[in-house]
Amino acid sequence: MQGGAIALHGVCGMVAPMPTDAAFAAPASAALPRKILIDTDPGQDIDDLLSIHFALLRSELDVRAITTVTWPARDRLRLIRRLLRYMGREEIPVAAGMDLPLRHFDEAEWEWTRNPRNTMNHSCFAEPCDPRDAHDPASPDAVELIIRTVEANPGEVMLAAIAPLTNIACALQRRPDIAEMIPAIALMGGELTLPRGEHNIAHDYVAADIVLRSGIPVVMGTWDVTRRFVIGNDDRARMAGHSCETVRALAAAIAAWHPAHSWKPGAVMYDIFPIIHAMDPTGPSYTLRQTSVRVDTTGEFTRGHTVRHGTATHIHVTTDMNAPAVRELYLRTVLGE
Ligand SMILES: [Ca+2]
Repeated sequence: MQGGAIALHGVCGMVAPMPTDAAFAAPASAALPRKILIDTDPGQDIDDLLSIHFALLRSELDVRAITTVTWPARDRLRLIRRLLRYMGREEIPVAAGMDLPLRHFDEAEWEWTRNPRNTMNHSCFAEPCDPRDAHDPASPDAVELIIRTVEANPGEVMLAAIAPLTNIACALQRRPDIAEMIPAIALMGGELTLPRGEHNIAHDYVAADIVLRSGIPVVMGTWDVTRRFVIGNDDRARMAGHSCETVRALAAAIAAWHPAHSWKPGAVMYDIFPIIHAMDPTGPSYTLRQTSVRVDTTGEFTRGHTVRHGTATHIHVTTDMNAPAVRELYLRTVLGE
């Protein structure tokens, strides 16, 4: 696999901003590319790799670091390293982080987590194993990498969180002063219209509570909105026949993942929300509304749910999305169509 060569081929390389596309044009005043750090949990659901691949193709974004969270964070990191090698982007710092949530984690959950069908169902993406994809014991852990990245670029790095918020909460606990250096956190998580706990919040509601109460501007892509863009079987077939090796490998990963999530119509692209929001925070792809949100950390039946509560003004949530426009942008970026 020669990732460096791939970046030279057509749509496998960086995609320039498209100023003629009013739906996604960045505001004229924005400093581009926008610096982001992506915190992710690939291996469980497929939209992490697909969304990060998309982010790395967009010239509006400068991905400064990628961190993994939730056991097995080091195995999850292998998927990221392999993606970066496919794309010739090994210069991006990466690190594995917190394996366990800040809340109590019981034995039944451990049993579920230890099943690779649940947590590493598309590990084939990083197979056969290569030592270049392994965790580097000399590298900082993810929490430290988050702190260093923010400190090196005060006020400039938006955090794109597409996983439980354990790493970010731990960074804020270890170094509370970095909160004022983080311009915003765009996260996939939470749900306010349907009575359900969304995974990224519910899996570590203690961490989510820390993040939402940090005072850092937060933009939440909620479950019922972000699920409206799906990469179906026809799209996957087009990816499988693409000229770019990375795109073909991602299609194979989707095929490996889907049996473990067979109730879904395809790759549900929840995680692309924070990426597109970082590309253009004022763009029309997602409709946002300022909402004071808290996480229920004590309820017997609703622990881990997000609820409207209080008078906080630093949180916005999605209320709608232009799914056809997001779909078009994704396919144009990834397939060149
Ligand atoms: Ca995720």
